[in-house]
Order: sequence, then structure tokens, then C-alpha cells
Amino acid sequence: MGYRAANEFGFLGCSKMKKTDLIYVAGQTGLVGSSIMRYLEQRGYNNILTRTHSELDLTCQADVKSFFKENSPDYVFMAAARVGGIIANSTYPANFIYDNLVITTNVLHESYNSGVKKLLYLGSSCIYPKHADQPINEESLLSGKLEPTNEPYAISKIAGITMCDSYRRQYGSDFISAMPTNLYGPNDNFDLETSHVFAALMRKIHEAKLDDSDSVTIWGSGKPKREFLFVNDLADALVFLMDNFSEPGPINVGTGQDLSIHELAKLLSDVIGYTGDFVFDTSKPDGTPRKLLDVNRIRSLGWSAKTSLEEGIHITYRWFLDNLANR
Ligand code: GFB
Repeated sequence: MGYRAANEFGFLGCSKMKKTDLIYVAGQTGLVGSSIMRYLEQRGYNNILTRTHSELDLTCQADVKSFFKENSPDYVFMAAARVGGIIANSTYPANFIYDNLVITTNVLHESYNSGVKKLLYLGSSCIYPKHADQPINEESLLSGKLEPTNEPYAISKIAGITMCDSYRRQYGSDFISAMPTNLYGPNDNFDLETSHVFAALMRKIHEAKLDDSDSVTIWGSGKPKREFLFVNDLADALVFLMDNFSEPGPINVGTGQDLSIHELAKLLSDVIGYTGDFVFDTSKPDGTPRKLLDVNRIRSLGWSAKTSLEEGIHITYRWFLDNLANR
């Protein structure tokens, strides 16, 4: 099929999701997917399609093809991915690149084949160069070398963005790509080996308080700076983008504020009520020195994050106590 300009087919320009539209949330049990589910359900979207991992293996092309053929969703939130913190990324690089490339290829291609009205693909702020100018704007994609600890994951996510843009350009598919900053919230992974820093430190500090420990170990120097977005705010942004945004390239989703890992540990300690010290295990990597997203693009469309970090820590700690703290 030859090249066709997207606008000829009327795919561009945003028709908003209706409450009865069939919405497929891929990855519905994860941090992001579960938050999208809560958000949609609370707002009366009543035709949501999900599959557990045992019901549908997204790495199996034939199964994904049949699933889309049988169900023909109107909208797709592509939140299925293999994700993990800095050590998980550097320990399992093959899993991170293979799983994400295959899942993305299958879901995006079958979304195109089955004629979904719109797909939102989720990337990550680690797609940007390690030494990108701060705050990082969308234009810096592919302008420099990536952070080595998560390069395989980042390359799979960049491939997903390029795939969205290519299907838009060649077929007029309304596929968009949102790049969230570091996330936290209910349903995060609290496993100390594979989690991201927020969940790891919440758990370590909570357990240190219970055990009356003198200190908590922070990986690396504690100096890297990160921006943390509450996952319910991300869900709000994703539905907003689904309804209001239809362009190629990544769009950043963040708070516009960052802090050092050491400062995060202190904030978490204040909420948890831990008064001990921190020690720094510099045998562990720091990763990217700073990763603050420029959020002007999404702000100019009318969206900004609503939950302060303090508030988000309180909500997440309450969830942690109610769901995971019994050990
Ligand atoms: O959250 P995190 O694992 O991922 O680590 P990245 C952020 C920073 O926190 C690093 C430090 O400097 C870590 O060394 N840190 C301190 C800890 N203590 C801990 C701890 O107990 N656990 C963890 N995990 N970190 C990931 C990427 O990078 O960010 C992914 O690897 C993804 O690809 C994700 O993009 C959002 O922010 O460094």
C-alpha cells in the first residue's frame, strides 16, 4: 500500500472516548494499567476489555492476532511492558529488550490490522540521552548516547515511538506516545531487587522503623536527581491525551520538579516516622545523574499534575500498610 497522508482518512483530530466504547487496557494489573482501570471505572467507562497474562500471552503473535480479530477494541492503552529498577534493567537486558519489542510489535500491529480508532503507547523518560539538557524536552530524543544501565529497555521504547509514528505516517493510524517520568503509587512493585527507588526506599524505611535499625542503605551516592509522578495523575494525563492529543513524537508527562534520592529518602522517613540514618552503597550504580522532564508541551494543552509529592507519599504509604506491610 502506498503512502497516504493521515488527514485524508479523518483519523486525526480528536474524537473523545465515549463511556460505551470498547477500551482495551493492556497490562491492567501493573502500576500504570491498574491506575488507568481505576480511573476509567470511577468515571463510568463501562466497556473495558482486559486479559490476564495467563489468558493472553502478548509475546505470542498468533494469540494477539486472534484476540484483536475477535474483540476489535475501539481504543487501546498500551501499558503492558517488562519494567524494573536500575539493577533489574542491568541484570536482565535480554528480557527487557526482547519482551518489550515483541509485546509492542504485536499489540501495535494488530491494533492497526483490526482498525482501532486510537492507541496510546507508554514509553519512559529513559528514552532520552543520559546527558540531555535539563529539563528534557521532546526534541532531545535521539540526540545523544543513552544511559548504559537501561539502554536495552530504552531502545525498545524508542522503537515503539518510531512504530507509532511510522503507522501514523504510512497508514494514518492515530497512535500517540506518552513519556512518563519516574512513577510511584498503589500497586507498585515493592520487591527490593527489581523495584524502582521509590518503592524500595518506602519498604526499606518502613522495615527499618519496625526493626528499630540505626540505618537504611541507599544504593549509589544518593545524589542523582529524579522527578516523581503519582500514578493516578498519570492516568488522568493519559485519558486527557487520548481525548485531546493526536500528533507524532513523544509527549512528556511529569510534574516539572525533581529532588535528589537522598532528599526523597528524608521525605519518606518523615511520613513513615523513621529517625535513623542513611548509608550509601556506592558499589551500586547511580544511573543517569538527572532526569527532569520539560512538561511545557502537555501544560500548553491544558494538563498539569495535581498531587504533591508529600500527598502522594501519604496515599501510597497508606496503601502499602493496608496491602503489603504484614510480614
Ligand atoms: O528508580 P531506579 O531504580 O531507576 O533508581 P532509574 C533511581 C536512583 O535511585 C538510582 C537509586 O540512582 C539508584 O541507584 N537508589 C537508591 C535505588 N536506593 C535504591 C534502591 O533501594 N532501589 C533502587 N531501585 N534504586 C530506571 C530505569 O532508571 O527508571 C528504567 O532503569 C526506567 O529503565 C525507570 O526508565 C523509570 O531512574 O535510575
